[in-house]
Amino acid sequence: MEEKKNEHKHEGGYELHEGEHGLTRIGVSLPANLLEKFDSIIRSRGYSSRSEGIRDAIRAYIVEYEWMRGESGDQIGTITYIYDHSQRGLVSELMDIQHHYLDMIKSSTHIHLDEENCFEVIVLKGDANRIRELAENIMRLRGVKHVKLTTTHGRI
Ligand code: NI
Repeated sequence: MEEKKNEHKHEGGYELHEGEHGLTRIGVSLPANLLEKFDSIIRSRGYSSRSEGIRDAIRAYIVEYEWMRGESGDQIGTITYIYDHSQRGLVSELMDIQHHYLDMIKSSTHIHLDEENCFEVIVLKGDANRIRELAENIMRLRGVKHVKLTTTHGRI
């Protein structure tokens, strides 16, 4: 397992990062196949426990979200997502959302992945807050399995 900086051992032997304190036990319900995949990843990455893997996954989720919130002004970007096209009403909801943001959407590509899954990339140019809003509107739809937002700007 790679060595991590800014970590110390909690009394109970848990690894906490700087600024973290106390531990709260939570119960989470997950689809069995999702947990199997997660366990397989944390095994191959050498995590000492499932809890440690979950803590790191949550930290990565928070970092990505905070990074997204920090972007502002005119941006160019992409939103990619995978969804189950047989989910009732989903295709039409996705279309409604995209038409609501048509001033920002420069192109989109749709790939049929398999019997149930579709993959889409939307290329955008516009205000960072509205790009983020669009990504969040897609994320919260039932049947959307994975959403990735990337943004950059021409001011480099
Ligand atoms: Ni498709």
